[in-house]
Amino acid sequence: MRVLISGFEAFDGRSINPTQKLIEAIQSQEVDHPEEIELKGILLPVRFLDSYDILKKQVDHFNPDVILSFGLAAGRASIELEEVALNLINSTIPDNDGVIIENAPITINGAASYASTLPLQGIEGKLKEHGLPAKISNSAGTFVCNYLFYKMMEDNQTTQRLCGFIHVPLLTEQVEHNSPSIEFHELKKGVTVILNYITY
Ligand code: PCA
Repeated sequence: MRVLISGFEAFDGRSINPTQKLIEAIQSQEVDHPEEIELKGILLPVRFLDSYDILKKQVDHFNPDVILSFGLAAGRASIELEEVALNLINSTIPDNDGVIIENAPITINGAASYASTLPLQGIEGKLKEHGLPAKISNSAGTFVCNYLFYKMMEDNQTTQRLCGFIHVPLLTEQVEHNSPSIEFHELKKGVTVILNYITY
């Protein structure tokens, strides 16, 4: 089974994106996973312009059975399994190219939304069983993460792939203004738990 995991570079003036650290850990084989999984990690720029094209190239090349896309959502307290991608961009901050897009559809005349094809309830239950904070979220926001999620789901309507988006909290080491946070080892463990669950 081939699993592609994506994460994002830092954005919005921060020096760290927990999901970038996650990709680096995957690339240096520091994330445990079942032997039967061929795992590939890919780091994406926080840009409307080409983040999805870069992911898509990897998908075409690697032909994964599963795509797990990760992004940071500062202020959230749990590993949040996104349920739905909306056909909407409404930036409140610039992307890493300085681009702000307000109130625009991602795909003109596209579906209003697409649902994740990951087994969200099962994953949530497993993460909690392992003592990790987890919940199902009904909003991936209206920025680059939701954009990537929507484009990914749009392109996977005719495949059997499991794919979806997961938002993570800030890391404890970068915490601002008493924001909720997670330890990096917990994030890595969360990924291992998810990989074990989906191969089971
Ligand atoms: N989080 C942002 C974009 C990149 C990231 O990690 C978001 O939630 O849209």
